[in-house]
Amino acid sequence: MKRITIKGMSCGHCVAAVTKALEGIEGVTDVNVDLENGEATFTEAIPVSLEVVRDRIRKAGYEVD
Ligand SMILES: [Cu+2]
Repeated sequence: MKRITIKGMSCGHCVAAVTKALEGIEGVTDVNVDLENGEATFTEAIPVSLEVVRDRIRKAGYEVD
C-alpha cells in the first residue's frame, strides 16, 4: 500500500475529486482519501509512477507533499 500526503483538501468535494483523480490512474486500486489527515492510500495493481500521481492530483487542483 502506498501512502501520500495531499495539500489543499478542505471538504468532501475535495475528497471526491482526489479519489476520482487517483482512481483514474491505470493500476491504482483501493483508493482511500482521509480528509482529516490530508492523506491518501492506494494499492498498485501494476507499478505506478509517483510523477503520474503528482500530475493527476495537481490537475485536480491539489498538491502532493
Ligand atoms: Cu473541498
